[in-house]
Amino acid sequence: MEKKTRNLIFGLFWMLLASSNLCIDGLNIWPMPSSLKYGAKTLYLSKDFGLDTVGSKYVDASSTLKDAFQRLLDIVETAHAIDTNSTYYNPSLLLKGMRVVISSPNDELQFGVDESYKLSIPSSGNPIYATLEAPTLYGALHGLQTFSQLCHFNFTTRIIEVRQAPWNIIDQPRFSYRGLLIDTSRHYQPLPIIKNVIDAMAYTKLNVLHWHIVDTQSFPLEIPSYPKLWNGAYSPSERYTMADAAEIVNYAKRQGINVLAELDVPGHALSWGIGYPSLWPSSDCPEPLDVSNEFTFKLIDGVLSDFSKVFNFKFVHLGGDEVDTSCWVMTPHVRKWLTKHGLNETEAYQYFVLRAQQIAISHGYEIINWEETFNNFGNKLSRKTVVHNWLGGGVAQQVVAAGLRCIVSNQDKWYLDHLDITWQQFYMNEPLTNITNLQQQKLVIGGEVCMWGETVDGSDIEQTIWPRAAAAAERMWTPYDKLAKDPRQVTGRLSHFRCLLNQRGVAAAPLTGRGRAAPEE
Ligand code: CP6
Repeated sequence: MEKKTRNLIFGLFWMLLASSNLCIDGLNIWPMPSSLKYGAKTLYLSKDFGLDTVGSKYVDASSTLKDAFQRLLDIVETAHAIDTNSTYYNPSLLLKGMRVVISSPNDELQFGVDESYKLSIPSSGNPIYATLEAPTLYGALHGLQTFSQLCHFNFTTRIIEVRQAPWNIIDQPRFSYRGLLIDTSRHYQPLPIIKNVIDAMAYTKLNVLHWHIVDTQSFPLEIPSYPKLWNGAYSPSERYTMADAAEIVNYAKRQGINVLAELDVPGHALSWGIGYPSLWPSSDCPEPLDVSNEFTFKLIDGVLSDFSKVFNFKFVHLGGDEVDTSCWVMTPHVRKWLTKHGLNETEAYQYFVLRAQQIAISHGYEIINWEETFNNFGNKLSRKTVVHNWLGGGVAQQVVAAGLRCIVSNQDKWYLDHLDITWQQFYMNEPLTNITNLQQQKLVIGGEVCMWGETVDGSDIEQTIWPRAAAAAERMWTPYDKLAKDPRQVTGRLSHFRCLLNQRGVAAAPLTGRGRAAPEE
């Protein structure tokens, strides 16, 4: 057969499969677990389906597990009103509840926390109980998410079924850093919108919300040590109090998600000077932040001190990208300072970044910086720096060869603000491209999709993020050998998951929505 004809037939086959939603339920889990086995029996979710934690070392003092279990029931039940009077089921196949056994007593959520879980659902027993085992609370939360995707509403009987029992799922993430960036400087994003994004991250097993809070355009966050900073907010109502920030951190933690706060210095910080104009080289030439002014570093110290009380993830992001130093050279007092210290522009940029790193380290943080810092003075960065890729040049290879850790966000593959990048391209972006050495592979701690905020606000951020971020989420969660080599193999399953997001109140776009080539001008 001619290659063209073969491709056409192959394409038609997958198109049919996708459009008719002819998917086998058992394969409709997103992201795909490491290993799964299933059978052919249908179980019926008991109307008093309950949580049993006997045998768990974890004491649910903050009700995190109990609340997660309640959310599970809510999402499987609210899509459709179940008819609790239904008797149309086989009572010997009632699934009575779930036993959750967590071995770690504490709920500390840190980078590298064990997120694995084992879920087994037998097809017989009296009564039948599902068992979810996990070393930590956070593995158990992932297990509950997977379980929620095994529940299906039956329109004839009007009860919830768990089909294809018995189930045996063993699962764990491929990468320990699975991020999504939101940007609240270019457009303010209201708290309920951020919470919706966090909910959907939990559905896709993403685990880091990279909060690019402030930038040149606005400074929406309250900083108690420097109360005039949020004079740089768009308006009094487009602000986050420190209590709001703490609420987001806590909301995310309860779903197993860390919040990575960013201060993008010195190049993306013009709004800081609305309240404190001496941070600018001059009002005519206001960025980057004035490297010659001691107050600049005193203020960064105050901001990071306030950060450390709320943002308890072990990393802080210090930006460092797109630094145009021409204002330093063009402003007389800064130029004088450069000359006095014998620094050229790049050396001054390096001095700024390294000094900010030291301040962050003094507050107990490890640091993430955008890749330009590595590209300009990689050998000077603290060895604990994680380098965040975004340019197209495939810097990850060099970063890990230099022994530093790396996060991959290639702008041609994983930038959600690039509306022309398709979900298929999101799916196929491989973080370990060209990295074959096992030790070096381990230094790629994960990846991140970026929802820069210039063109999205509360009205369209969700459908711009989803479902494309979900495609990347599977790349970051599922073992390499289980990932589809051709995205057509997952169209049906992702399409099903996209509908699930809609049913759960997440405004995920159709698979043919975002990521469709822009219309010709
Ligand atoms: N803002 C900040 C941005 C971008 C970066 N940093 C950005 C650059 C190019 C593209 C998209 C976003 N808007 N602070 C780069 C990391 Cl194409």
